[in-house]
Amino acid sequence: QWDSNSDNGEVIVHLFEWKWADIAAECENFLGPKGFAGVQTSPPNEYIVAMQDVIKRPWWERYQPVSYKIVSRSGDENAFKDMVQRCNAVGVRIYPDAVFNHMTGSWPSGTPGVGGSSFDSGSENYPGVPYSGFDFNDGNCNSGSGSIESYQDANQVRNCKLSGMNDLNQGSEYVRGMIMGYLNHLIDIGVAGFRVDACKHMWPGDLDVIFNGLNNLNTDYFPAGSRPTIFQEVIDQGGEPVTASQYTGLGRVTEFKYGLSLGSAFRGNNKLTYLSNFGEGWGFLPRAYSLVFVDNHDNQRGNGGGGDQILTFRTPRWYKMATAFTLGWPYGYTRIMSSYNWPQDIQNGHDNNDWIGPPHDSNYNIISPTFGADGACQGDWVCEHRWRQIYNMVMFRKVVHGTDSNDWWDNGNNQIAFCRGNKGFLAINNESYDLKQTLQTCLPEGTYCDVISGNVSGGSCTGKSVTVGSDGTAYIEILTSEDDGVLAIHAQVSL
Ligand code: LM2
Ligand code: CA
Repeated sequence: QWDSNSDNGEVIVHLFEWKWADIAAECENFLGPKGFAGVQTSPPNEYIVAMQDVIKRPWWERYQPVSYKIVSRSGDENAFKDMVQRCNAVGVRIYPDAVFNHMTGSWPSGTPGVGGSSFDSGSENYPGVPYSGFDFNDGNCNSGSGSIESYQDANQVRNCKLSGMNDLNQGSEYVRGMIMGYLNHLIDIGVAGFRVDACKHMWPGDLDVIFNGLNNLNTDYFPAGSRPTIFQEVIDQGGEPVTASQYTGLGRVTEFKYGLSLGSAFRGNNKLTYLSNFGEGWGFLPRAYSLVFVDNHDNQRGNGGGGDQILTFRTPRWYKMATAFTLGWPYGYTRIMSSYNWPQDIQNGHDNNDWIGPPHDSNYNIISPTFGADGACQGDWVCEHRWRQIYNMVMFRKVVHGTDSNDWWDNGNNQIAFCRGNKGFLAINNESYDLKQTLQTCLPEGTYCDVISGNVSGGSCTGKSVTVGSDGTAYIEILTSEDDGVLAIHAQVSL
């Protein structure tokens, strides 16, 4: 299923490491009203409690499952159910991160799961599921070490261990049954679908059986016969035998070339002019099958594809421009990253602190985000989704949905503009000089409020206003002295 199963909007947000109770409140107070379609959550199932000398409760412990019980640092099953119910009630869908390529890496005996389940990584015993040695791929892996050694060998990529983690054999009917049981449990609670972790490391044929074995969505919230949305994570930047297009028949697939190319363009390594056919014209997946994003939880830490070209909250001016382009441009299904800050420690190009987990108290309980008077998050929660320049573009994408891009304009270099039918207009200035141009906006005559520099408040605009004439043109100004290099107006912000 490629459709999001949401009527509220066209954008999902990854609330990375948020607690279920905080997501529930965020759906009601912010995401529903601002036109978000849904939330990608961190994995809801039980995983290792990772406590080492230096590395304590890293975010990545959630990618080492111990059982399929719904218990995590984000909350227990009751909290998860309450979140799903409350978010669905305001039209915001929940897509949990589903990790079932593997179980844990090798840990000392006595290492607990977050829900108290025991496991033995050496003998591959996970009584909380239960799985035993028969359920893993060791016999099917053809590398010397048992881990993935060459990404040029599709067999190794699918059947050997990823980062040393015990690799489940999804070719086994028993294993598939346990996985489907877990996913169906979440479906029955009311989720709309899944972000599926590490699909590159599973055979498309096995995934097909698993996805086809899933229940229809819960009819308390969805029309009868609705199928779960599938967002598959496949890191494909070319040059390997496993490709993203091998998975598009099963559901949407991450298009990692998108954020890489966009980052490189805004950083000045490519002209924005060339974005006029950004999408299939650049060799990306067909738009109906792709999930696009500026950054994700891996590559914002320098891991998992994209290298130093990826833009993040640490380069906010470029990040807001790239996000505005992504949300304004009619290619793919869009996901926004919502992060927490951590102190980087970059040595020889690698961040030694890339493991640091979410804001927490002295007992490692995750701290809830708090919000300032302007609605922005405080402390270490970054909450990109609450930045005006970003949430207003989420509404822009909802308003212009169903239109294509037209009336592209550029200066031959790094100033661009385009319309979305007669519903929206976006301009970007990534030059070191001002943009001052009369441009076709395609909007009906009137005065509009630029949603990047302000909001409509009490019938007037707190930012820049744009006056569109009867011929659809308007004088557009984006000065280098301004906070942002973007201007955006749409049908619902006429004054
Ligand atoms: C993913 N997609 O395919 C996730 O997006 C990514 O965040 C996961 O890696 C990965 N797949 C596995 O689910 C993260 C993290 C790794 C971490 C793993 C497992 O990027 O660094 O590996 O989760 O927690 C860590 C250690 C690694 C160790 C491994 C096993 O960094 O050194 O390998 O645990 O204990 C011996
Ligand atoms: Ca595998």
